[in-house]
Amino acid sequence: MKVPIVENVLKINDEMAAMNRRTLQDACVFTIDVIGAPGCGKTALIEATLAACRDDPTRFGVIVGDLATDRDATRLARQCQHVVQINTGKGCHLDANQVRQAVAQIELDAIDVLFIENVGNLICPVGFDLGQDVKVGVFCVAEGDDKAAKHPYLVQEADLLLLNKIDLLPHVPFDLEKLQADVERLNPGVDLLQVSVSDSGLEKWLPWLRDRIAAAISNRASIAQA
Ligand SMILES: Nc1nc2c(ncn2[C@@H]2O[C@H](COP(=O)(O)OP(=O)(O)OP(=O)(O)O)[C@@H](O)[C@H]2O)c(=O)[nH]1
Ligand SMILES: [Mg+2]
Ligand SMILES: [Zn+2]
Repeated sequence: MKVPIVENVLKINDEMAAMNRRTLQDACVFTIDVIGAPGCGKTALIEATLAACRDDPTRFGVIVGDLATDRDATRLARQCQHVVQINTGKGCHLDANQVRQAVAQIELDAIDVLFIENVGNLICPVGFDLGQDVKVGVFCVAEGDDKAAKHPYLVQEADLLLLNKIDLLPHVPFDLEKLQADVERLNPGVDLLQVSVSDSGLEKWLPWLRDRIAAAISNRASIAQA
């Protein structure tokens, strides 16, 4: 009886995710789960965001999931004091229990926004709630223009989609309109922002992020006052 076992795993994960969500919301921390294939630019996005927001009042923390190394955490620790690495071993996604343990190592009073860089994988990270406020899905031009159609669940679950490495468009065959049409069919109205993380091309992403952070902070402040 395999199906009940799988259901049970997800049920336990959902319960743990709900606890994470409460902990993070009580601490007024806005949490973003960043999901994308290996090498699409998740760490580069977070690094560039931290650098771009250096003079903002917002204080950031990062949890990084990786099978075997602490290389991403080391990169991010150059920009941010609150970085925790989760090594998943053979695990191909983060789960809520791992995030709970990582959150326990972060001084939540010292941050306003928590990025969670999920393990590079377009499939099962989508199904495991971590207690985040939003999911940001990252595709990149180098992966090919069929990835939205082939990974519909990420498109449907994402609050925002980024298409990274837009600087490579002149160099690789990639039908931008085809990807945009697939995204619109799967999740009508979701934003698909074109970015070029390693080329200072964050002008579409940063306003979205700053707006969402401001909304979350003012929303939580009014709940706290009520
Ligand atoms: N041309 C180009 N390269 C990029 C861009 N963003 C990231 N890269 C490069 O893509 C490679 C992978 O970037 P990472 O940020 O390590 O990717 P990741 O998604 O964190 O990868 P994993 O953690 O292994 O899943 C690096 O060599 C980056 O320099 C971009 O906008 N344009
Ligand atoms: Mg990475
Ligand atoms: Zn997995």
